[in-house]
Order: sequence, then C-alpha cells, then structure tokens
Amino acid sequence: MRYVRSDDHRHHFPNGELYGGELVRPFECPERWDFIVEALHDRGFRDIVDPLPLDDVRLAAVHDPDYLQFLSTAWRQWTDAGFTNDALPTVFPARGMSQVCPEHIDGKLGYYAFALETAITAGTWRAATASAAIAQTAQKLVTGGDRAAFALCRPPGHHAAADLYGGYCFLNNAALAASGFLADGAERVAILDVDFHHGNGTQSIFYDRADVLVLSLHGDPRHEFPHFLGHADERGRGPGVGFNVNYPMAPGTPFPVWSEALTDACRRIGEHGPEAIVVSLGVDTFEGDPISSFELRADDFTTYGRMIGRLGLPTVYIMEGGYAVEEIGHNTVNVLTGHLEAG
Ligand code: 5XA
Ligand code: ZN
Repeated sequence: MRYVRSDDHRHHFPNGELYGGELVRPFECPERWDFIVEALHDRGFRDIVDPLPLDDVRLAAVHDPDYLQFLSTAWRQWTDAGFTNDALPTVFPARGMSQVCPEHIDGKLGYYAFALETAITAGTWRAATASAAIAQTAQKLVTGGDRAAFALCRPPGHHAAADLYGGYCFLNNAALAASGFLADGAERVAILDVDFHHGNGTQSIFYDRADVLVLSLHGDPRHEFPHFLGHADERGRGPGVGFNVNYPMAPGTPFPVWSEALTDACRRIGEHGPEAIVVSLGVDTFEGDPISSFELRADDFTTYGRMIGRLGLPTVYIMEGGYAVEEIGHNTVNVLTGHLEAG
C-alpha cells in the first residue's frame, strides 16, 4: 500500500490548547506524525508518494468560498489587528444572536469556529492545504488503480464542515477524497468514520445526498465531543434520508461491542454498493488515549482493518485523531496491515 505524506504539517503547531480550563500543550502535535512514519517504515510501508498540487476547484466543491477566504487570510487579519499569539475565538453567534459574519477578526473567528480548542497560527493554512492535497492525491492513486492508499493527513479534517472549523480540523480531507471519487466518475461512495469522535463536518457536508453514504462509530455526543451532533436519529435530510448512519456508543465501550457496530456498518456499505470507500481513520478509540474513553487494544486495530479489507473495495484511509502518541504509529499500521491481510 502506498502512502502520501508531506513535511508541511509542521507549519501548524499552536502554542496551546484550551483543555479543562487551562492552556495545555496541544494533544494534536507534530510528533503524532513522526511516530506514524516510524511505524510505517519499520513495518515495511516504504512506498512514499509526494502530494500533487491542491485542486482548488475541488476544494471549493466541499467548502464555501467565504470560509476559504477567511481561513486563508485569518492569520494576516489577526496580526493586522495587533495580536501576536495564536488566534482563538472568544465570542460565538449563540442562540438568539445575529448570524451575520462580523468585520473584525475577533468576531470572524467566532463566526467560523464551532469549538474553542483549535487555534489558528501563521502556518495553519499552509499545513491544512497540504493535508487536503494529501487526501486528494491518495484518492487519485486509488482511482488510478491502487486497491488501497493511506493519506497521512495532519491536521485532521472530519470535524470541518463547509464553513466551520474546530476539533483540530480546518479542511475536510475525507469529504475531499469522497467528492474526488465522484468527480472522477464514481456514482456511489461510502465514508466510514472510525475515529472516536463523531465526524460532524463530514455528516453535515453530505447530509442531503444519497450518493455518499456516511457512517460514523463514535462516543455518544451526550458525553463526548463534539456534543451537538452525532445522535442515532440523525439519518439524513431530503434525498439524503437513510444515507447518514450514526453509531453512538457509551464511554468504556470495549471492542466486542464496537465491532458489532462495525459489522453493521460494513453490511450497510455492501448494500449501498459503492465503487470506493473513504475511511476516516482515527485511532483515539485506543484504551490508552488521553482524551477519549473507548477500550480498544492494539490487536483490535488489526482485526478491524481485516473487516474493512474484506469488503474488497478500493479504499482510501485518511488519518484523523489519536493522541496516545507513542502507540499511534503501531495502532495505525495495525489497521493498514489488517486490511492488506484480508487480501
Ligand atoms: O476526532 N477528533 C478529535 O480527535 C478532536 C477532539 C477535540 C476535543 N476537544
Ligand atoms: Zn477523534
């Protein structure tokens, strides 16, 4: 399996993340990438592909133009306003307030952010666009005939909606890959999100559509981030009804329970009959993850990689979350290895 990566991710590393009322070192850190690369290399994944230039037209098919304009200029607007540290929102358009985008950057940050832990820095746009290009390139490899490819994206993407950022995500890499498959001729695609957190951005981008089946296995939003989306009764809208499937699970969920949900998701994917699948691969379901609460063990990642591989579909794996940094590489590569073992 070939994989796509770029050093440009290093341009995004905020000074702090707001967590538990404190500014802490961000959980989503560059070392995550280093540990994954090391594990890939150690276990024989040495076929590295550089990303192609980002296709702006396809980016604009997923994200609103005003949002892209904001993200690409946010840091400059922030420093023009006299600020020098990470750009963080302080005010949000909550219930009963105007939903019009303000002119001052302080207001704009709150307008486009849905969560406060995610800072924008001088290099955020560069890293986010490189990450998006990685996803697009991996999709191209699979459209071109590779059975599977791994997009080593950082920053991750599944929380980013058409015009919202948060949860460490700015551009929705999985949505870009899925819409790339469609643009290159596929009629049906599935996105399977196995990250611990609900992929609220991916859900919202495809919520009205029947051509992209979106399935997400995640911590119950009553207890877990992103809290305001990801319930089982969110099934899609209009022509999209039935094409969004959520599997919220309780804190402490062990692999036997989690894998039952995956079995059901795989069955639904088979029924949908997609020409390709995009896997939002977060390994923060691991029992040792510092910000998550499922109980998957290292070998479980291999087992579920096999389950996905048995679908026998062209597959792009897109890196999402995972914060047990020393184990992230091993767990990620276990999934990829399991997939290959399934043939
Ligand atoms: O998949 N999403 C994440 O891992 C980010 C969670 C951020 C929680 N503040
Ligand atoms: Zn996550």
